[in-house]
Amino acid sequence: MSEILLHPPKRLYRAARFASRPQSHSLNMIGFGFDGTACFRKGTAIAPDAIRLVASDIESYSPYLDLDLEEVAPFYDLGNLIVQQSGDAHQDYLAAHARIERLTESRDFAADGIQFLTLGGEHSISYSFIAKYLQAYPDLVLLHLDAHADLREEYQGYHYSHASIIRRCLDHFGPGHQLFQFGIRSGTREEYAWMRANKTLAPNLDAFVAFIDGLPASRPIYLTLDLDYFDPAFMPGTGTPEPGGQDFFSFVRIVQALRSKKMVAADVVELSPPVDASGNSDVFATKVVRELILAFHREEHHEH
Ligand SMILES: [Mn+2]
Repeated sequence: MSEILLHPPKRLYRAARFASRPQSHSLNMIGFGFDGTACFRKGTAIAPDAIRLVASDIESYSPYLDLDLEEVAPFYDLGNLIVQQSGDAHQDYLAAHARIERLTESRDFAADGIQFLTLGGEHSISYSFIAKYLQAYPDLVLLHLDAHADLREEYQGYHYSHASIIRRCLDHFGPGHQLFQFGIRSGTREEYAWMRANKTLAPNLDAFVAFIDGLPASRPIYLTLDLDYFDPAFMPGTGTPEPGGQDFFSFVRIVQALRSKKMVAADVVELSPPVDASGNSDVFATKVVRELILAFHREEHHEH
């Protein structure tokens, strides 16, 4: 392959090793800084590098999981997917999606145990990997943490808008797939009617954690985390902040539940560093990413 798909990281994520191709039986971090369809406040394109920068300066140890990034299995930082900003968001999106396809072509995510942690970028970037993992795992559970339902058919003319990302993923759902959501507090009447009819929205944190606890240890899980899930009092650096959100400890409970489960992939999207000039949101997001990396490290004694 001669085409260049990725920019190597200028600064490796803390404790990660560099790899230019996805590594089997490993966690692969990739930056996907696309923010072409963001409508309100842009800036997510630089989030992957902002997170790498902060990661060097925060503790690598999580007291919540009693794990250290330096001690878990090797994971890889592939750098950032090349993303154009031509002004035509739809074309730029399709071009980036095609690069993901070429980066992963002829790879069997399930058989090769290829785990991805994607750093956005706006939420539309999740589609490329979620679609691939739905294809690889016919029994995939998609966990969706977000302030917004993201179930619109399209938004402002964009089929692949960040406001319709979950709807696009549902196009790929088979009978064995399942969607479960928490944190949603904004959407249209139609989106809420759909979530009620399909019972996809957890009414509270306890119900969401109980759902994870009840999953078989062999059931593959993809977690898509839009950082506006958190209250803007804690995490103001997102494009579409929404009051009434969750706190960091809710996320700690979720990763503690996920640790004994089979995480196959995740993404963290919508950090917009320029929106929060204090830099606190970058730090908050990086702590969230640390917990998520550690959650991939499975507690083997919980296997059965
Ligand atoms: Mn959102």
